[in-house]
Amino acid sequence: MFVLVNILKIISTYFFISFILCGNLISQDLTRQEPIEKVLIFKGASGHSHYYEPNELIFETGKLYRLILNNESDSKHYFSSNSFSKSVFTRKIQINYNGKKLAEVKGIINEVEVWPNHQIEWWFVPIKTGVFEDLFCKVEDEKTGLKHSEMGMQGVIIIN
Ligand SMILES: [Cu+2]
Repeated sequence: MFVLVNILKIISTYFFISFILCGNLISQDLTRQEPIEKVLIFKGASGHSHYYEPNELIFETGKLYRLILNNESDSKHYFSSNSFSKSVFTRKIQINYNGKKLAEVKGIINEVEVWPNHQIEWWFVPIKTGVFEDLFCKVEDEKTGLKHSEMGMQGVIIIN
């Protein structure tokens, strides 16, 4: 009886360890994690102001993010940061229309442009830490002739 209990203990320990190891092996593909959702809204009105809300984004290396870029303004906008695009691994850009998935774009992405009342999702894993102050929108305001960045559309991205 005593021997049988010991054998059972050994077998259950073996299964427990294999289970843990399998779990670790599966989680090694960093692009297949459950994504952390972040939302950035493009706001403002032509001739008045343009801005990102929030204008500071914080990420951590090694985690999968689903950054939703939502344009709730009357102009098209860029989300452009060279240092950011060089510091992440992009899994995909997902384009949504009326709440439905329209397309997925894969490969290296440097910047994105989103039209009024539209939304895209940038799925990525940060791989390099830093404080990047070069997030801006290069679009020119139709009424003032100034760049949106000069009217407030600038931001900071921090990767820890
Ligand atoms: Cu803009």
